[in-house]
Amino acid sequence: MTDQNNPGDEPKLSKNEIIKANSKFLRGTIAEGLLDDSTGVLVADDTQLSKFHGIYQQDDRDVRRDRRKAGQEPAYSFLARVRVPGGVCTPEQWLDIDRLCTDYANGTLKLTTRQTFQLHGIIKKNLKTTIRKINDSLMDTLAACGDVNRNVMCNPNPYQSRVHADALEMAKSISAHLTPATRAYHEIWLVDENGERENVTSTPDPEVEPIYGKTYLPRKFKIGIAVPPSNDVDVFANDLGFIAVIEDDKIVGYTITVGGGMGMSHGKGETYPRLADVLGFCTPEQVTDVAEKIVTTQRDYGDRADRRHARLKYTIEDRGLAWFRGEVENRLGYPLGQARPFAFDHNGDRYGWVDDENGNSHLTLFIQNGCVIDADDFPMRTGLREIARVHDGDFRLTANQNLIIANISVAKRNEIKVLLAQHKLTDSHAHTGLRLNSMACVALPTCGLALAEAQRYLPDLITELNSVLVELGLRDDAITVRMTGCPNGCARPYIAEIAFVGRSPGKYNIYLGGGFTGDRLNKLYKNSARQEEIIGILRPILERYVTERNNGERFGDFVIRAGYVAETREGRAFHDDFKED
Ligand code: SRM
Ligand code: SF4
Repeated sequence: MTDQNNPGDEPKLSKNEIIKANSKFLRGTIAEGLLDDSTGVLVADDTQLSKFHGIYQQDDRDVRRDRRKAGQEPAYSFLARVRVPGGVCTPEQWLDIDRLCTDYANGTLKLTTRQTFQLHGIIKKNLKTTIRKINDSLMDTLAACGDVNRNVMCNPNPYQSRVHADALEMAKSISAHLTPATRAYHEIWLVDENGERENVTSTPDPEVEPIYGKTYLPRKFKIGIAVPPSNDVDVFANDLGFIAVIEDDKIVGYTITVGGGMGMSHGKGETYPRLADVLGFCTPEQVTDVAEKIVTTQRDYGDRADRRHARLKYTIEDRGLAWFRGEVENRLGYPLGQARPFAFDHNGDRYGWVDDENGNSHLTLFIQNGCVIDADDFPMRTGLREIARVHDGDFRLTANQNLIIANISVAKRNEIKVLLAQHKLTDSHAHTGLRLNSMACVALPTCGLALAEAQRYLPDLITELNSVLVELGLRDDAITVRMTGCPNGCARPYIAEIAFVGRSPGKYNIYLGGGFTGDRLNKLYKNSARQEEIIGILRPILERYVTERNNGERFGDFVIRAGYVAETREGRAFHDDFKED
């Protein structure tokens, strides 16, 4: 075991480890940088630390080249990711976030693949006010990014309100337990105009991070709670997953999964997406303890030299699941229980109205790629704002970038229905099965890592594919399709039945054969296909699917049976059977 408080023991530590170690528990010089109005950026080391505060420095890539030619610095701004455990927020919080998007960001409100809000385009001088106002709304951005536990996902289940309440409470407990203890966030962001610190009584010196230590985790860490039969949180893509075991409409415990993750790099076979392994079972009372001990095991054994190899999935691959279980049980002081069986039947969302056992109604809306925007012919953002003004229940962000208007009381149901109709939201899910099961990451113009378009291109590609699907009679067939602008996997592409992963502008790797329930990886079918080739590549496969599929056979299962790609469940087999160009 390495001493995580003494990173100097480790040979060849990655640069980020040094930055964290010297950061004074995530302070760095962020506070000073915010006061420097001679530049729109933070200094480089602080841009790494700001991630732990939920903030990414970016620049508008659409204008990068022109500005460079004109001798101007890039159009810098910041992205703020708001932590929303389990994705549940009140109508008041929705209204606050909506207002902040207009007042301080670029007017786009993004629902992410991990049930959070993102605000893009915040300029440096507005950053502090924005973060303070998010906190005023009883939300925060702390640990939304960075080498710590991120937003804890939870199935937003509109079907069983009691089960949802249990699962949500658990997501909140885990989130609270694993939130960094540093007061840096409060000191930097929650200082009012008079320099008075709000919610900050004292800063212990020396400060301690009881769970993380001063160098935090080797890499990001993600947790999701799934409630079968829905695997909408893609539990197997998380570092740590809890699958609810339900008896008599109550959660009696959780099957634990570990070592999932999507990220990889093109051309680097040693990096790969991986589905989580089943580790064991624990009771609800044990969950936060189990989460803590798994986190500290990864803290102490994760790779701090190579950030491409630093996720829990590689720790488990390298050391083995049996070793990992033993280490976690040693720390717990008790053995984990025997994993319980579970069965999932989908990883997407179920749209439309549903009534629960308390007589409340829930409406799941399709929000294309999580982009809450007003278009000339579809005033979605305005409509949701008007609904939030009258709604007396809550909103639930789904892990598929969609939105549930939840707990609509009988008294409000008609009023909300009128607003839905006025803003063309009634038929939000009147789309093909392909579109309804699609996701794309942000990519251009804000993501600094994007190699190709994603959320700005996938809707058009689906429109093109739709004409083929309609012609073939596949209009209503649910097929999961996901697109990312680079191989990092932010829309969890490697478990989609069809995935497009950006290689370079206008070119995508096409992967086929992911499991409809999120339980199987897909595999590379076409390397670096040009946009204009995509329909021609997929059409013959869809034609065969229509004529040759077995009764009820999913597209992802068919492409394996038909021999287009090999079945892939193990991450280390992901790159088998094909050669990179
Ligand atoms: Fe992600 C980095 C956006 C979910 C794997 N992700 C990024 C950054 C911050 C780019 C950067 O580092 O400069 C992207 C910001 C783009 C922008 O302008 O908004 C970004 N990731 C997103 C979001 C917003 C995609 C979306 O359209 O919804 C999702 C925000 C989730 C949240 O609210 O917390 C998002 N990212 C994911 C997921 C899906 C998930 O967690 O279920 C993954 C794959 C799962 C996983 O972590 O293995 C994911 N993002 C990555 C990676 C690759 C990590 C790896 O292990 O290799 C990076 C790059 C990195 O960390 O170096 C990354
Ligand atoms: Fe950016 Fe790549 Fe993530 Fe898409 S997958 S948001 S392009 S890092």
